[in-house]
Amino acid sequence: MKIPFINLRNISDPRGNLAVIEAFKDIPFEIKRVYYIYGTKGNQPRGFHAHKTLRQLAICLKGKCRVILNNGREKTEVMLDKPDMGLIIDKMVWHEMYFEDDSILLVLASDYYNEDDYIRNFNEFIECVNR
Ligand code: T46
Repeated sequence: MKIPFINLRNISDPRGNLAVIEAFKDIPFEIKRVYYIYGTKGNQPRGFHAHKTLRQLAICLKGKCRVILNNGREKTEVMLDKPDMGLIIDKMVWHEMYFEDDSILLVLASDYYNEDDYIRNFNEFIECVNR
């Protein structure tokens, strides 16, 4: 499974770094929602679902986030630990996130929150992939 990393555009100068993400230029979808996860606990993984239609870009702004991605045929593991590296979490990709304590994960999402878009049962996810 090819890891869908995006190296974010970075503008660096003696003051520090500025990373830019523009819809349809840097990522292949419109951004309708932004959320972030913070105050994470190392022993409390998150995710364990796939989305039917939602596409997302995840960036670890602080700390570390290990992400397991599974498209129903292949599984891969990636480490997010740089604020200039984005990971596309595409629709129909089961994902699990294991954080370091006190990490921050920023997520840009292609649509508004809709619980009906979630598949939170792994067996149901596999059935949908093979349908
Ligand atoms: C994802 C990964 C990367 C809302 O009400 N609005 C929102 O925009 C979001 C994202 C969540 N919620 C509610 C739904 C749950 O009652 O917040 C609660 C926690 O959400 P969840 O258990 O889905 O959190 P994670 O960290 O497991 O998953 C989140 C996103 O929900 C999900 O889309 O792909 O981060």
